[in-house]
Amino acid sequence: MELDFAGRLLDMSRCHVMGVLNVTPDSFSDGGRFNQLDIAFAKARQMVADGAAFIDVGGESTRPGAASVSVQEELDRVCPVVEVISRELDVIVSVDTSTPEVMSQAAKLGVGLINDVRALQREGALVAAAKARVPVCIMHIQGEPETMQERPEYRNVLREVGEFLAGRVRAAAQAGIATNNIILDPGFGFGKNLEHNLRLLAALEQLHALGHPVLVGMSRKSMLGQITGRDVDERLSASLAAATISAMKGASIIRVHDVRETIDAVKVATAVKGVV
Ligand code: 7PM
Repeated sequence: MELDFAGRLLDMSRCHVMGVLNVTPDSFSDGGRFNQLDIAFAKARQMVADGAAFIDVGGESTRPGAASVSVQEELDRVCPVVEVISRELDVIVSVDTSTPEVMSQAAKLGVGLINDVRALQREGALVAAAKARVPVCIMHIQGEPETMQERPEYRNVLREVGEFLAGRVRAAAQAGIATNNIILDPGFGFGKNLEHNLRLLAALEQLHALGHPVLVGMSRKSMLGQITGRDVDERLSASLAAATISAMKGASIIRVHDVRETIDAVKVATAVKGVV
């Protein structure tokens, strides 16, 4: 039940919070790279103080229609942030990337988890992740980020997500990634409509049947906007409800923007689970 994230051990039978740290240019209003590094580090430090076990550093916007980023640009954005957080803070650094070069560089800089929303499907990603010798999160996605929300379609979303993830686990194992180093994620909002997302959340326990820790990310996502009618900046309460449900259903890691608030929600769920 314990996983080794580059020397930091964490019990996956309990629920932990991962703070989102975007280092895309649209996440900063102005300033050069040094200023941006300062801002990113300050945000990370605050999330650690608030109780985050992971900081997920991402330099490529996966928003539908977002401009793609060159490998060099992604490296330039992500590496300095990974390096300074690994060196200065008591936290597991995760890298949100599909780019093999970024996986390899980040591993040298102390990253403890590779988080790939494309499930290591890019050329060279399986090999790079295997060489990094850290746990990997494999997420389900239907289609490509640019077009995935155009017309998501499933015959049985639960079964198809499960089969996709099982197939990627097999591919990862063949590439030399230890199966006990694989975390699975149903990929809320990645090629799914509201009904698909709700079916996956309602049946989250079943994802455990595949025998891996589960990570979920629903923080501020449009599925919560569809349910509540609220804009992205007004979705904290809905995000906390989604986090609480996930924790009750056995998620090991919850990826969120609002760490401090989510920690309290997870504490309540963990306390309830502790008595049964
Ligand atoms: C645009 C679209 C901006 C989507 C940001 C996003 C997940 C993730 C993301 C997730 C894992 C967001 C997403 N979501 N990694 N990275 N699971 N493992 O809303 O659900 O944060 S990016």
